[in-house]
Amino acid sequence: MSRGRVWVVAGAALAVVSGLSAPALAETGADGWLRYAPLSNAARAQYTSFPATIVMLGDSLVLRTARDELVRGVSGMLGSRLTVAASPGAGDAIVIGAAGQVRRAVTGAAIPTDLRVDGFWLGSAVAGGRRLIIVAGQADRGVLYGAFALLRRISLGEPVSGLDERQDPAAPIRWVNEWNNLDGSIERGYAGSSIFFEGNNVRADLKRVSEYGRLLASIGINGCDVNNVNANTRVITAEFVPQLARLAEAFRPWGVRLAVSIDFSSPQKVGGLATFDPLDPEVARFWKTTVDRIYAQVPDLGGFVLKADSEGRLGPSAYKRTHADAANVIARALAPHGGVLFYRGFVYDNRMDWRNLKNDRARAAVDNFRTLDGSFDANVILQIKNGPIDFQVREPASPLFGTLQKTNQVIELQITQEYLGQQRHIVYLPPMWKEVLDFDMKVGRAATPVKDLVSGRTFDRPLGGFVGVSNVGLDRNWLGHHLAMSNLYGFGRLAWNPGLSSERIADEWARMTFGDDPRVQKTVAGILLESWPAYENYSGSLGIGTLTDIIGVHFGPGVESSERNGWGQWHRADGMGVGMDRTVATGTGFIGQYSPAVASLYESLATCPEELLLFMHHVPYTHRLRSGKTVIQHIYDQHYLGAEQAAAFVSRWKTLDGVVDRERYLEVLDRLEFQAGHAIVWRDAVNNWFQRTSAVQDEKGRVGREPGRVEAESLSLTGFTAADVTPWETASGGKAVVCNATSGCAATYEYRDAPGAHDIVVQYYDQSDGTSRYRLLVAGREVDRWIADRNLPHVESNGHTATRRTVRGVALKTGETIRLEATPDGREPAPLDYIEVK
Ligand code: GCW
Repeated sequence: MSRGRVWVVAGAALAVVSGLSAPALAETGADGWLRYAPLSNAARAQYTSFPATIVMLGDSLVLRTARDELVRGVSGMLGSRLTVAASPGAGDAIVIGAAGQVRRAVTGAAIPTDLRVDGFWLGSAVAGGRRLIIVAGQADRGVLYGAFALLRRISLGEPVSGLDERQDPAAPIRWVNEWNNLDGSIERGYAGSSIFFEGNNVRADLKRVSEYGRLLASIGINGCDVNNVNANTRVITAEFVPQLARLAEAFRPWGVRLAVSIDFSSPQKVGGLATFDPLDPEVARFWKTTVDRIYAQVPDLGGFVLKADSEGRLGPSAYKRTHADAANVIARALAPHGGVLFYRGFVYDNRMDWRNLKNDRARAAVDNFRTLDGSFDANVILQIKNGPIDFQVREPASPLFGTLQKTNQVIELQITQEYLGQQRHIVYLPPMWKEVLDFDMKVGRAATPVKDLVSGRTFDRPLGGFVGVSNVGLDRNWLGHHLAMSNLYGFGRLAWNPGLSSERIADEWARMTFGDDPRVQKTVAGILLESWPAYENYSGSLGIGTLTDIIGVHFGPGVESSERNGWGQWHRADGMGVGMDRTVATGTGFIGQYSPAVASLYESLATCPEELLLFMHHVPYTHRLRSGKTVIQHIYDQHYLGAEQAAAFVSRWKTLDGVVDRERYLEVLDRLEFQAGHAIVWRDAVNNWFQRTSAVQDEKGRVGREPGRVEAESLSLTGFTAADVTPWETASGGKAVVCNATSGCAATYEYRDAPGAHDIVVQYYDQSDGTSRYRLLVAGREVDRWIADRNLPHVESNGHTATRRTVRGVALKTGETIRLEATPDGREPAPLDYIEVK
């Protein structure tokens, strides 16, 4: 409690900040979790004595952001306008400022003296009878994070009186990467074009960049690498640097530092040199000049990200140099400016001989970097993907985390759902990330979980932390699916504090995003928490990999696509068994890259966790799991279960009709309906493929025999002709029918089962190269019509475009005709796979 001399500056005039509260607009998702919607009366009751004044000690861009955000948030949630003052006057006040400054102004407040960089303290004090809420940061950015933390408390209905809460981030690096191309496209982005670039330049209007900065700052993210790691050399050229400066400026008020991805061959490609050999002095000079020039215009640039010797990117191997040579030459140019170089650990050969059973892409990272530990400069950070392959639905922690002890490292997590449904499916990722972060690599005397290794705590490395590949786009809701924003939020929250539970994060996010009605929280958080298990069930379970089209768009099923090619994501399924043998005893030896204690866990079939069984071992289909089920029966059962879970998401979401706003309710419903349909596509494709390959029948007799399903090929067809679908498992019966008559085609059959109200399912393909029209009629009456204009990622009929339309509760009589009429458009021949009456 403070008494005595309180204010350095006294008696200054009060200034009212106006125009900051937003009018109630339609909910677009643009504000993400920062809506600051008015609290319910019940929730608001506990803030009746909330201060009416805000005092900012000191002045800077970031401090002003913090102050304005508090004004905005309080006005939105509590409906009261904070008065900005230089001193508190007679009433209660919120006081914000850097710790040193607040300490001088408010005596007696228990502000910690050892806050870490970006840390803050939310506290309270009583001074001259006035109650103060204090937001003290280690420095200005900490104040901003503290302001957001205070606002979060209010949006969660948590008390703000008597505060004494200290928070320090787990690690200094909490960055996002955006794989944006300068032409405005985004590699693995699923929500429209780039907010940063267009037409080979930085966009003229950077409003969305500053809005993004706000979202990032609210969860403690302090850096953003804006361009694709498959980098365009133009980004560091003299003519482009002023444009970078504009991006940095848009982020600066939010404490987000700009970074860019670079191309290793730049000295040759844009520097006019004959070489890009990292040991060549001319090359070193090129990097120095280039870096100095950028810092002259962007003095707070965070640094560079480099993808080299991977997936066709040039790297040090061109000159037989090491990754350390490559990293250090650039890091040395950055060091005098305080910049860092992220060197990506994602280095592997995508032309491996698949016939050699000892070859294994999972080994690549450790094989490439093990011997280089200790040879990287102090401002180099190895950026390591969570798993040894590539963001699959389930992977073990990368053994590289436990291998390097003298090299700074960060974990790279993928927020954009490249292999996980591309935001057309909801897959809430914190539970998956936490499995890796909490995994004990057993490389020290005490526990060494990945979260401690990457935050630099273990082995005492100064730089470390978390990088999330986010790939937000111009779509108003940033990631395409409103619910997917829980992943951006969750990434930031975990990067700040990996000890937070997935449940806590889901609850926070749901409440902030959709409001404080308890039904919202229960339903939304419930769906989120079950979504990763559901997706794993209907895509690839037991650690087999996602089973998507590995050499293509990574969306729909494509079981065999990962086999017999150099990309190395093999699962080795054949007539007898399935799984990659990565044991030391008989396999690729990958397991031997872990510490002995972890290796022995994975090496033995008896102790290997079953969710990773097929990642580590090759077993016969008849291998019995601990449940007593065979592997093959488990595969069938999980796929049915997963599809049921996805279907239940729809009915659960429907309980929120009228509880959440109409716009977001309908948009989420649409995605969940699509997901439920696509989960059936997944289920059937994977199960049919395994039943045919293994020749072991589903003991419950479901696979390949869906009640009520009639193949399009067996309907009575007018104009439609049968066509093979590739891969075969992505069409029921391996075939569809297509219509090449511009006047349209029809498929009919007579309903033979019992009369009653039934759901009619039409399974068709919605290719990206046309918008065919469909009409469904029963006994001549139209019961539905639609246009196939969903934005799905392929021009052919396959697992990426297979789509389901369900018409619910249609009254059907025995003997009535069900008729589907279709008109092709563009290059899309109105494809139809089957009709099902349920
Ligand atoms: O996941 C794979 C993606 C590539 C990506 C690469 C990488 C940016 O399919 O699109 O390239 O990883 O992380 O470098």
